[in-house]
Amino acid sequence: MITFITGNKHKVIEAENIFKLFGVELEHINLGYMEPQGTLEDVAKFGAKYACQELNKSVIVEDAGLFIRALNGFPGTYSSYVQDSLGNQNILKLMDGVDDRYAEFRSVIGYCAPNSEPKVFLGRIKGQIAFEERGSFGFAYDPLFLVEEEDKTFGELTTKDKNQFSHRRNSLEKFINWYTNQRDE
Ligand code: ITT
Ligand code: NA
Repeated sequence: MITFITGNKHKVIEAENIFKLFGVELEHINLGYMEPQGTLEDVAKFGAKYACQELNKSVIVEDAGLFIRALNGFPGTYSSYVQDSLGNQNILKLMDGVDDRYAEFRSVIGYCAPNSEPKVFLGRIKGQIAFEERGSFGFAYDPLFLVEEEDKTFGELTTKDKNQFSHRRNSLEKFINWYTNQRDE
């Protein structure tokens, strides 16, 4: 059993579905932790260690973000704040007339077990910033994020479809593979 610490209910739904694919049990706790300034990895390590010490059990946390190349990686580690303050329409304005639409979502899972150092697992997915919001599935930047192979935004994909290849699927799959192997050793 793994405990996922997050305050984001959309992450919980996606993670529950991904864990089910691998037959690993997941519980969810909304603990809340301070996020230091730094990379996704710094935040994930800090959060995992903090929550593990608070609860005295093995936990995962996730720090994620959308990195837009033409905006030098913005909103990146500020994604949560920028989503709440600017929102998708203002991101589209920043991208007005910009030809380079390349963007990627990154997800870093931080794992920590009692009395050990945290480990991190990075997942990514490449895409494009759409010219308008499309679809109403998912959350936050999903309607903006175009997956070229599908010709659909994350907002047009069901959770099940998004979970086939999302940044969160990739980071969680890396974690689950590592976790189930080290348990068997
Ligand atoms: P927790 O820290 O409590 O887990 P959070 O929403 O604050 O929840 P992050 O700190 O990782 O999560 O912030 C990442 C932000 O990036 C998130 O709030 C969204 O705005 C955005 N984001 C991350 N993954 C996303 C996804 O799959 N689809 C759309 N937006 C996403
Ligand atoms: Na957060």
